[in-house]
Amino acid sequence: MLDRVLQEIRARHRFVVTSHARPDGDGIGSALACGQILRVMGKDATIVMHDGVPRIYQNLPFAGRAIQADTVPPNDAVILLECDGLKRTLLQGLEDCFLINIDHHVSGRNFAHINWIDSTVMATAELVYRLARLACVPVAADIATCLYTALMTDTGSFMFEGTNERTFTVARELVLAGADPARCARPIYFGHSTAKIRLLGAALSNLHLEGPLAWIWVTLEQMDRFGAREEDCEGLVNYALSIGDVQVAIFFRELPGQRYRVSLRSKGAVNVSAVAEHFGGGGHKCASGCSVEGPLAIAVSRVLERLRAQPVTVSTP
Ligand SMILES: [Mn+2]
Repeated sequence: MLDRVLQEIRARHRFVVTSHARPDGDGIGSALACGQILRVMGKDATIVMHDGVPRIYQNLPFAGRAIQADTVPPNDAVILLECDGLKRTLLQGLEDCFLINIDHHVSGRNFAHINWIDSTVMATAELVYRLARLACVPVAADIATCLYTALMTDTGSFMFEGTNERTFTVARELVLAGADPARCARPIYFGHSTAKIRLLGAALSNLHLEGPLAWIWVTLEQMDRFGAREEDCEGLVNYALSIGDVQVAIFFRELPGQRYRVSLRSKGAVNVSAVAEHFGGGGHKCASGCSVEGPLAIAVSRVLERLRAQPVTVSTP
């Protein structure tokens, strides 16, 4: 399939590269790297993100060239990274475009003209890296920095289930190519806003536990009080997951109109993507998301009900 992707890229000139709304490190890093790889190949590439580049990723190479828009500009093809459908991008005008889908989620779907889905890798960045290699595009330090950041964030700093020697082989090659691990980590792990840390305090004061399940939430009122933005909620769920006996952590963020955005994280024994898919969301086995109708007590009980019914896989070392 990689050959086919490259063949279709070679046959075209003007590209739009995008990822899902509220992009994470893999979505942003892979898109910025992919755009540059296309430019090195002599193509015209525009990165279009519905929500722009989140603050913590704004120092990545090429971030200044990403465009925030609601509609795709004219193009010969759109490359969608990390999306299981057109709706994830929140962009208009994709229906009439030639679409290339590159994804690594188990919930990946064949919605595009060309679909390259490989759920054996930890990040879409690994696929973009393979694309660069096959296209004989030299992976310079700036491309490596984007890809390393993507890989580092999608593996939870190389700690999530599924991280293996192949992940480190790619990481090693990216570091050899010029990615600086400490510099990549700094804005993401040591660059939090004060609002985010205050919001974390509020979320943790709402910590609830039931056996291996932990859940926390933040309200619109709290976000407002601390001047927190949507992206300040990123990663708060991991603090609940960090408790010793907890297998699954859930984060509920209040949305306007009595809905809740739900982030699910698992240490590996429970497949949380099945739960997110039940509510129309998606993701990986260990990290997924969806949104659920409120009020909060109802949203919590619906999600917990699905989780309690979820089979637990006990992995033996
Ligand atoms: Mn990813």
